[in-house]
Amino acid sequence: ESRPAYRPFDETTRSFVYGLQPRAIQGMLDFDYSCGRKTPSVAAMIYPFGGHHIQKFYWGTKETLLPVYTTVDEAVSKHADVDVVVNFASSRSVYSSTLDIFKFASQIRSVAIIAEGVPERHARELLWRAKELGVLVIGPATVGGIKPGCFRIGNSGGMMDNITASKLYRAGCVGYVSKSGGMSNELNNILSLVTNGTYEGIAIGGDRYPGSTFIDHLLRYEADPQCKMLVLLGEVGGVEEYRVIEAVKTGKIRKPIVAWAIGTCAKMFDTEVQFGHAGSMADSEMETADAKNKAMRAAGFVVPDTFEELPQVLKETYEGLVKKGVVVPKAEMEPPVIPMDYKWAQELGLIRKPAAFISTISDERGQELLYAGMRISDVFKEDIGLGGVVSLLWFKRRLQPWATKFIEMVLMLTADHGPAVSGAMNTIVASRAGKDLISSLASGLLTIGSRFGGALDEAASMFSEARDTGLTPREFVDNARKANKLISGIGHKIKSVNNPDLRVELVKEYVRKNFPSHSLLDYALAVEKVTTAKKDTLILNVDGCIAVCFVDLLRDSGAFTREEADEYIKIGTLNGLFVLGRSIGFIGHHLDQKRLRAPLYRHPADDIFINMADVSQPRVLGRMQ
Ligand code: Q5B
Repeated sequence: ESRPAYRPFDETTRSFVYGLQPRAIQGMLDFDYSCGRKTPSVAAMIYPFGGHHIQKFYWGTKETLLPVYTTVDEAVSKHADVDVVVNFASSRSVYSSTLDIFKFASQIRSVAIIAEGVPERHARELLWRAKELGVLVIGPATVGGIKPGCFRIGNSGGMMDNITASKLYRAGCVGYVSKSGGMSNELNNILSLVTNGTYEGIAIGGDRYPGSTFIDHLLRYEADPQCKMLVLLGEVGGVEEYRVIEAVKTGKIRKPIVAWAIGTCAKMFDTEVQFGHAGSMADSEMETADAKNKAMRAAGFVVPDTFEELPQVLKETYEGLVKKGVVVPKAEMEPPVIPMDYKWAQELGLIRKPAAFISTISDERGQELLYAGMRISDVFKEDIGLGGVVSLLWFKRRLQPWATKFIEMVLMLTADHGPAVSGAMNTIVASRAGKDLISSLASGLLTIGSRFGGALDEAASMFSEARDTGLTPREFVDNARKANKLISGIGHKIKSVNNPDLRVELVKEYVRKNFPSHSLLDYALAVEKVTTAKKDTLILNVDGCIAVCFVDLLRDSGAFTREEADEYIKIGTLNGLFVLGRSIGFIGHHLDQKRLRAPLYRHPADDIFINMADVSQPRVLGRMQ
């Protein structure tokens, strides 16, 4: 059932929102809920990009889904109950989208245009078309308007606490029209204090060619029996107020009308003043606010002497209506409890909740990214290098340059060790099987373990424990043998005493030169003497050497307590050095294979000894005949 033309919005009004405006829509739905509406006032969104999908909103404390259509046509065909569109399209696309909406004028009877900066030629054409079709257009350049207890256009009325404070969750008896959304909020507030509140308020927008003007809305309010009192908040510029004066003079408007034209201060300036709105400049004497106020007063409007006196005259006019019995004030209803948005409540300090995660190393929430409290710009200003970044993010502190340089050295010399090592092989095989960079890298990384590249943590704990418990290197080796345990950090597939690993030599040289102490390295080298005496491949390998040197760093740099040093070994920090370094090489191998267009690898069968001799013969079960 359609509403009378004078009442485009009521408590059953359903709308489309054109454009992706989740915040505005949530605001409309919260308003609806506060009014006690049965259904949300927004039926769907229309957004030409991104495809047909669904978005989730709150409906009170519960959640509801709204569809997003890509065309007005589809939206209209799916929602026959919708007759309003709130068009949030930008100034560039608002013309074409509004024309599109007008194609469905038999169903869509009102359109609010929010965009600012709509070219005047476009605005005039839209206005003319709307008139022809009998479609009510509010805007452009406006928040729209509000019908308390019924319908809210977009962000009209402000935040929910404002809506509640101005009692916009239920209807009053005063219909107003203004240009500005901000002044509308002010009026809502004043009306809630000195009358029984707003019946409907429309901000027509500040452009020179608004889609509907003061008179259009005031005539609607005049015709609407539920609206008892009118308010016109005009302003300097244009002649629209004179059309209202004419209507009052000719008796088309008979309800009491309180009015004020803003901009009376313009006379204080020597030059012509352009106020915030495009149309708010007087081109002639009659367009000044003073002239308008004078003419409205003369025509029988209730016009205060100053804006400050507006609440007083509104109060008097309203009380006059109550006295005459035109308005019968209703008992005030309890303000609705509107569920507050979690984020907002948190910002106001009204709620708290235990965090599910704790993080103490970095923070991207502020203006600048922080690594352990250090601004990213300072990371570069102070040139702390990759070693410095690792020290911040792994150890939450800045280490001395000799230590950060050591970290960098480790990353550089573990970066690669040729294609034949287990991890690189796996990377290459995965890459040749068509896997992407991350998969191939992961395949290589997952190969790092206690035998290959992942022996650092175990080496650190084995060597330091042996030394700390006072074992001589020989006792340590013997104990390990007795326990049938390989010493982590000892032994290499190809490196030996006669074919020394130069990476290890570089580490030893650096540490001896730069570390304040290297007692665990010395102990490990004494162990190496024992093991290589047995077999020349049982050298202190690259994992073992880095590990013991890192223990020396952790224990003797002065940057860590003994407990911290032990904890870093216990929680498995040191393998991270190899993982981080070798990732560089694995990525290199993957890229190399891709560059080479290397085909799928299949291992030659003659390289695999297949022997099923020990597989027992399958037995035929069952009863012999
Ligand atoms: N024996 C590394 O084995 C390797 C002994 C030992 C006491 C030991 C082996 C081992 C501990 C883990 C470790 C890191 C598997 C190595 C790395 C990065 C890399 C890799 C690259 C890169 C080598 C022969 C004889 C046997 C064993 C005895 C061996 N290790 N005794 N403690 N640790 N080490 N991993 O050559 O009497 O003959 O039965 O597990 O530190 O991964 O370049 O390739 O940058 O990518 O196969 O450098 O040492 O020797 O296992 O045949 O042993 O020595 O008990 O004695 P091999 P095996 P016996 S660095």
